[in-house]
Amino acid sequence: MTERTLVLIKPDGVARRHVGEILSRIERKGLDIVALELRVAPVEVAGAHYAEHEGKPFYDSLIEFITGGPLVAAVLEGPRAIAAFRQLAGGTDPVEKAVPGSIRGDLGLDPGENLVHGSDSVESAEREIALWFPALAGK
Ligand code: DAT
Ligand code: MG
Repeated sequence: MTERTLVLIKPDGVARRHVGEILSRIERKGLDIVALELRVAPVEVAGAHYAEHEGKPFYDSLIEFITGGPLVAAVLEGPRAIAAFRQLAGGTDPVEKAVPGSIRGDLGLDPGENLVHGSDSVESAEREIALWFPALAGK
C-alpha cells in the first residue's frame, strides 16, 4: 500500500553534514521524496510535533534541540513508507537499541540527538504532514 511519511533530518544531522548520506539511504531504499525543505522550526511547530512528549523529563531539551538550528523536513512516499523509513532510522537510542546498518545505529551516539525523525503510524503521518507541509495535506 502506498503511504506517505514525514521525515526530519534533525539539526544534529545537518550540523554533522549527514544530509547527503541520509537522503542517499532513502533513495537507495526506493522511497520517493515528494517534498524537501531546509528550515528552522518555530517553537510552536516543534511543540505541536512533539505534543505526545509534553511533560516528560527530556521534553524541554528536545524542543531546544529541534529548534536550535536548521533541519531538513521531507515527505517520503512509497509502499509501506512509514515502516520502511522507521527501519532505515533504527531504534530511538542509537546505542541502547542499536540497529547495525541503520542511520541511528551507524551514525548516532546520543539518545536525544539521534539524527532523524520518522512518523510512527498512518495517523501520525497525516498529522505531521499537515503540520510541516500544509499544502500537501489530504493530497
Ligand atoms: P522516535 O523518535 O524513535 O519515534 P520517541 O517518539 O519515543 O522516539 O521520542 C521522540 C524523540 O525524543 C526521540 O527521537 C529523542 C527524544 N527522546 C526520547 N526518549 C528520550 C530519552 N529517554 N532521553 C532523551 N531524549 C529522548
Ligand atoms: Mg516518535
